[in-house]
Amino acid sequence: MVDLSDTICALSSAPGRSGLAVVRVSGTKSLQIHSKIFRHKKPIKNPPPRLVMLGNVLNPCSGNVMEEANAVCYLAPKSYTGEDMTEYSIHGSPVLIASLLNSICSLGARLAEPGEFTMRAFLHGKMDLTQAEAVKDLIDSTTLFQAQIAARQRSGVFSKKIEPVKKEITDIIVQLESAVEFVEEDLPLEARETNIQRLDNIIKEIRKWIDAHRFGRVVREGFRMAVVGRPNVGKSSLFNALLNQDRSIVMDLPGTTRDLVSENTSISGIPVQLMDTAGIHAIMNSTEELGIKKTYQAISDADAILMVLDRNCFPCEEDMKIRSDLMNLFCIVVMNKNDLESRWSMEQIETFAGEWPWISVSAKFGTDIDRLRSLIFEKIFGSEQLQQEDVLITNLRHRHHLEALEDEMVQAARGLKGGLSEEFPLLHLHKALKNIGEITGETSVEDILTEIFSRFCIGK
Ligand SMILES: Nc1nc2c(ncn2[C@@H]2O[C@H](COP(=O)(O)OP(=O)(O)O)[C@@H](O)[C@H]2O)c(=O)[nH]1
Ligand SMILES: [Mg+2]
Repeated sequence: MVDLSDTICALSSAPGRSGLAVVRVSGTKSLQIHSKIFRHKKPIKNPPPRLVMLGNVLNPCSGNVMEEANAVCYLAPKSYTGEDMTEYSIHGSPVLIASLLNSICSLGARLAEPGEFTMRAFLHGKMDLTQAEAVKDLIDSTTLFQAQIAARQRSGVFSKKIEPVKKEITDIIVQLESAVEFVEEDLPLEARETNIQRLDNIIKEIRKWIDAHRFGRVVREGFRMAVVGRPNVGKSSLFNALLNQDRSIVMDLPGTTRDLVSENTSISGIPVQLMDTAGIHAIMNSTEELGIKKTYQAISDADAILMVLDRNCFPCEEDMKIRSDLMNLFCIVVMNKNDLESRWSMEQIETFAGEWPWISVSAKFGTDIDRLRSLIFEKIFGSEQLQQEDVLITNLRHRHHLEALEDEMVQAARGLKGGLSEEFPLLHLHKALKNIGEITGETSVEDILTEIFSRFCIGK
């Protein structure tokens, strides 16, 4: 475990050459180090906290001016980490940055481990574990939507929701425990009923959060979508249209796409890995065989499939064969080439699509591609808009603990309903509280914390 008595420092902006670079120092020696490496333009004895001050960065050995810089001092606990902190904005020259970090270390600080600033913030109670994890998600986000969800989590939406649940469970525990203590006073039937109702309400709430993880995971990790169909139906054209660029080769000749072409994009803010595949049909030669093998691999790797049909060609056996291969998968049927005459009757399309949603587009002319994007988003997310206060579980660790929490609550409720002695539900309610503690970090063990924070970048 990191030593909190150490003073740490790191470059918090991206490494390499840049206009400006931010170096942060946190710990008890921060201000003492500051007095040796920074000379304020206007001499001051005690730098005022949280104020940007212009001055010179000095070499602590020679006293020479290294560079002009801005500095901000923070006094514990009013800082990101909850400790005394200083922050320097200097010109983003790698040699200057290295020299400043060297000076700071020569005065008793050490270089920070990845995520150590945020870990200290957590350990000093500036944020709970869900908020600390969201800091990393926020930095790692590749779309604005992901960043918005992470920022909400960072502000403590989940923590605010879980707090009343914890209070409610604690309250029920107190009631049951007093019934155990005064053995002659069994919990009155009415109180038992009320508690069962309260437990059931909590279980419902937790279930809602667990269900939301299906979407949350997709927001955080994105999803893989394969474009599948017969040769020449317009898969590569659709792939390019969704990417807004000519990435895959489009030809009049069937069988042009032999290899898998994969590209990252985003649909309504969700990261998507889109895969263009070789057309599935009766195999003619070994190159095609390899291509089709890769197509089936892509299908099994995908979270969603766009099954493309040529509206201008009559339904055929091969379409039906592909359909049966995709049975039980999450599919959207795309009737392509809607600029041409349709050879499919509405009834044929609907019978073919069955449970799957379908849409007609023209990949070549870009018609209704935005509608297809909305349909994909709606089918993955459901049509409801996410409300500001809604909890979206994006983290698998949270999901595991929520499932364990739900399990304990169900057992506790079952015990009460079955008229078992209070000790039995109490055991489960205490375990439930422990699970909440592990989500928020109150009862987290050391290696879990180390594991979480080691995935952060240095300087955060
Ligand atoms: N008229 C029309 N032609 C299309 C459309 N989409 C693709 N095509 C044409 O169909 C042919 C095959 O397209 P391609 O994307 O290579 O199909 P793939 O073999 O399924 O990847 C090309 O000549 C495309 O220009 C469309 O929406 N309308
Ligand atoms: Mg193709």
